[in-house]
Formats: sequence, structure tokens, C-alpha cells
Amino acid sequence: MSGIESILKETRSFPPSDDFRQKAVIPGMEAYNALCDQANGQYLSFWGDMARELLSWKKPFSRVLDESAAPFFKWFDDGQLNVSYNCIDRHLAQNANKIALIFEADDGAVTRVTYAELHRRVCQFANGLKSLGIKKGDRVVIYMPMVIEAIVAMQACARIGAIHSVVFGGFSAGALRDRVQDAGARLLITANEGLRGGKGVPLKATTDEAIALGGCDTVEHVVVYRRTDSEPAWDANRDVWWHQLVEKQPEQCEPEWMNAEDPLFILYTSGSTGKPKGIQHSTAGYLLGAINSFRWVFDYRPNDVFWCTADVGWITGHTYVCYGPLGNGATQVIFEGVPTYPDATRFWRMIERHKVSLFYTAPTAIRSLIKLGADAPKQFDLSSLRVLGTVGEPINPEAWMWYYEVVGGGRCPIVDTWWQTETGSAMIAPLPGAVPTKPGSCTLPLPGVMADIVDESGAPVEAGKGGFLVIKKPFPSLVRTIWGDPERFKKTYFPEEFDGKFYLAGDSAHRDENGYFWIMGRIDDVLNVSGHRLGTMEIESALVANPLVAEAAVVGKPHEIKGEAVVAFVVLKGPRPQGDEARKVADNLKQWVAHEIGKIAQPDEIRFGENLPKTRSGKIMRRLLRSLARGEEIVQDVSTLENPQILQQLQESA
Ligand code: 7RM
Repeated sequence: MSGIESILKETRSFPPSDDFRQKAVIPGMEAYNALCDQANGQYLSFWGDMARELLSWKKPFSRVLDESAAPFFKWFDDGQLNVSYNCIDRHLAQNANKIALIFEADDGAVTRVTYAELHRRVCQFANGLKSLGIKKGDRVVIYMPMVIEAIVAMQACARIGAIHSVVFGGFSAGALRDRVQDAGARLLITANEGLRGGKGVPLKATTDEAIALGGCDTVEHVVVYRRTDSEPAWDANRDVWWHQLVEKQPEQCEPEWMNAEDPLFILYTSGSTGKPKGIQHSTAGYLLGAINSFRWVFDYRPNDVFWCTADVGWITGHTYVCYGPLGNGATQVIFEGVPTYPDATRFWRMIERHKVSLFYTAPTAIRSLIKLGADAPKQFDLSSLRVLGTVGEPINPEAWMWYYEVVGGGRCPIVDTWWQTETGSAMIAPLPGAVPTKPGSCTLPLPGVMADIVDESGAPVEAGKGGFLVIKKPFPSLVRTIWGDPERFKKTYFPEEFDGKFYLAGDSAHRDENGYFWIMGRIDDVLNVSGHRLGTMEIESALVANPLVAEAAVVGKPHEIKGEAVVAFVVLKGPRPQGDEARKVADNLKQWVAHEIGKIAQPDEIRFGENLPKTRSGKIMRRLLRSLARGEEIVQDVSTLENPQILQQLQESA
């Protein structure tokens, strides 16, 4: 097998302004390099010092890392602490009246919660959980809308040492049941309804349905937060109203002092095949990753207003809504609704309204907002913005430039953050006061992250050559195991092929002549065209660079001569073309790709749709497109698909 080839060339580079650099948390490349040298030279004391400086410990640890049961690493493991104490209590002496949460509801109503108020709510709910018999180590599934109470529930679990598992509120009864069952949850927390885009989401009814499917016998109670006036079906032996549960609870709740390695939460990832994996994170190592990466990557300063648009159902909502910002004592916006309601200017309106300075969203959201109104941000005062972030998928240079120029006014560094549910916190991302950015690159690893790109034998590949993205040393916030399946954990993430020594991320990537990382897509999605192994990202970027194109996804299909042919699924900025028009545009786009990156990457076939099949967190599901391209029936699990109706349209577009 030859290495994965890189064919995209991007030469633009954007250093931070002098003013930005001078005020930054990590001010300039010298400071960045000094931290990297420190981490390279003294890996353990680097992380040990960081853990002492950034976390508040009840009992200090005496040992940084225990590798004796590798790859089941233990960090700071004889130390004791509590995550909720670190996120709330320790800010009270100085910042009790600082705003922690600015909640904007679906209908635009705003509620502000101070750190003191958050403390009171978390303590009362934690006491409520205890009154239901929930204790340290019990699993609690949280199936909530994106409201203040979702964060209160997570923090309350952390406070009493219960292990939460948040299930995204858009998941079906079946998906919820599978997760409840795998986790063996004693308690479910939900709402009667959620509200998104003006419509009710029947969370309690779906919860009832999930339990009725069977296999949830461990569940003793369902706590229900009343978000709307609708009256849910009620099982008086099992169901408890949130407001009644907290009513007479004391406003103080002593935190449960946890061991550093006690699990903090489980979060299920669907993965491309098979049963969802319960990614298990630790208490101290995870929190350290969340707190430290937040201040480094977003260059966090105490007056910032942060807004991460992710739902708490995803890892991004765990690390950069619930734990990272609160752990730093920050003020953040949380948003119940969707970016297109009441119209596609919602994000820009909210940035102006709340004077957001640090904004973090997904490339999919950026691309769809470009399609819905490329000039829309210009109607709003976005001058409060300081740093713009992206996460979740490669961002193509075209969307990057739009984000940089139209949203950021050319002033704001773009932090393209590469990481995973499994890594717990950002791994490869520019520190915005130091690392010059390049459109489409997540740039350089954070100090202390030993990322590399290797070939099949585990040897580093040279600059410009693609390979497997790996992390070569254990890292505090890395996944500890797959809940209930340590063997699968070992096989998936520390495979034999690399002697079990490297963490295998599952992405392909290459580095350029400056050592910058470019993610090329999932390894499973790599195409093999005439013996050339091509990542999906570069061909997609070339397509999106065409002014007509809003979004694109490419997959391979078997080809007699070439091995694989390139099939591209394309969404135009304008209406979906049909007939002759479609053929004409397709021909133009094929030539465009050949011209932009070379004949080898030229699509053999282009199909147009109004959208692409995406997961509920906005990732393109290429495995479904692969089946479509091959004319196969879709037999894969589509339960995590946001927009199933699009499959038919793409099928018919052949
Ligand atoms: C945070 C999150 C992880 C996968 C990962 C990549 C892709 C995420 C980027 C990215 C290119 C990025 N966790 N990915 N961020 N690809 N550039 N900045 O998304 O577990 O849900 O997904 O997402 O393939 O392996 S996740």
C-alpha cells in the first residue's frame, strides 16, 4: 500500500496582529516553543506543574503518571478533588456575582445566572439526586434540551460523584434505550419537552418509549424538568418533577471528594460500525485538559464572553460548555435553539446582542450559513469578536476565508481545533497569539501533545506525505477505556500494528514544510484511484472553492481500470440543477477540480442534492454516500442521521 498522497496546496498564512500577540496568554512563537521544549524535556513535571497550578486539590497527588498497566494509564492517581468544586465553588470568593451563564431561549428570552446562583442550583439538585438514593459511581443518563438545567444536572452529578452519560436530545428512543442499557443507569433526567426552532421536542414521551422497549430495568426514577406547559404521561411510582425534587433541598452540598482516576462521565460515540462505544473519561486528567486548552486555544481573558454553539450531547458541549469555561470562571452564552430560527441571521444577531468575544462553531454551520446569506453578518455589529473557532470536520479554505473576513472582519485569528470525543480536549490547534494560521490547517499540536503522522510500519512520514495521525505519549485527558469493554479499547486505540505504543486517532493527515498538520479525512474514507491514495478533504475543498458550490462530499466506487472512481455529491449555493443544466454544471466542476488539484482527483461522476446526509452533530456520513454511489441499498444504521429524507433525493440524482 502506498502512502496517502496530498495534492492540495495552500500558501496563505495569517500571523496574529502585534496588539493581539502582546496581550495574549501565550504571546508569540518564542513562548509557544519554550512550552514545547519544556514538555519535550520534562514531560511529567510539565503536566504535574500544570495540574497543581490549574486545579484545586483536596488531597495533592504524589505521582504524575502510572504506566504500569499501559494502555490503561493513570494520571495524578493518589490525588483527590471534585470537578464541580473546581468549576463553581472556587470562584465564589472573588466572583460570586460574575455571570456564569447567559441563556438565550429558542424564543429569544434571556436569563442570566451568576456563579453564586449556579452554586445554589447545583447544590439543591445534587441534594435532590441524593434523596433519590443516587451515590458515587452510579450512572445517570441526561436526555435534556440545551437549557441551564442540563448544565446543572451534569455539574450536580459531578458534585456527588455520579457518572453522567448525556444523550443528545435529538436521538431516538432506540438509541436512548441502547445507551441507558449499556451504562446500566439508575436514573434518567429529561424534560417534558424541548424547544427548537419554534417546535416542541417530546423528550419525555421518547423517554417513556425507550423504557417501554425493555432492557432498562436498572432505571429507578425519571426526573422531569418542566420546560413547556404540555402535560406528559406520568408514572407516579417512577417519575419525579424537577421543581418538586429541589423544592425543600438545602442550598449547600458538600462535594464528594473523588480520586483523580474515578470516572467523571461516559459519552457514547456511534463510530462507523457496530455498537456505540461508551467513551469513559477521568476526573482530574479530563478536567485539566478542558481547563488548560480553553485558556490556551481561545486565549481566554476574564472579561471575555464565550459562546460555543455545540449541544451538551456532544463532547464539544462537555468540554467547551460545561467544564472548560466554568473551570476557568468564564462568562458564556448558551443557546437553546437552532441557527436558522427565526431566520439565518440568529448567530450574528446573538453575537451582537451579547457582545460575544470568543465564538466557536462547526464548519457545517458555517457552510450552511454562507449558503443562506453570505452578506448577512455585515448587517450586525460584530466588533466584540476577538477569536473565532471551528471544530468537528476539516474546514475548507473557502469557508475559512469567509469566516475570517466576513465574520471576523480580518481581525480575529481562526482557531481550527482538531480533537475527538476520545481525546477529551483540543490536541492540534493554533494558540492564537503565537501560531500563524493557514486556511484549512489545524496548525500545530498544543505543547505537551506528542502528535505525529506515521506509515503502516509506525515510522514517521516525510513532509507532504499523508499517513496515520497518532499521539505518541499518554495524555491527561485521553479516554481511559470503553465502558464495559477494555479489550475493544485496546484493539481500537492502541492497536498491535504499532506494538500498542501509539494512540491511533483514525484520521489521515499530512504535515507541510512548516510542520503544520492538515487533516485529510477519516482513514476509512480514503480513496484509492489508480494506486494513488487520496483523502476526501482535499477534493472536497477544491470543489467548494468553486463559486457555485456550497458543500461537497466525495467517496470512491469500484472502477475496473482505476481501482476506484471518484464520485462527488455536491450542494450548490443556488437551486439544485436538473437535466441538461446538471450535466453542464457537472462537466464544469469536473474540469475545475482537474485544473485546481490535478486530473487524478477529477470526479468521474457528480450528483447534486439540496443537502448531504449528516449526523446530528453535523458530520457528513460518507459511508452512506458510498452505498449510494455503488447503487447499493442502504443497510447501515441510519438512526443517527439528522436528515434521512435527503438519501432518496441523492439516490434519484444518479
Ligand atoms: C470534537 C469532535 C472526531 C472526528 C475526528 C476528525 C473530525 C474534528 C476536526 C476534524 C478536521 C478538525 N469529536 N474532526 N475536528 N477534522 N479538522 N478541526 O468533533 O469525536 O465527534 O469527532 O471529527 O475526523 O477524528 S468527535
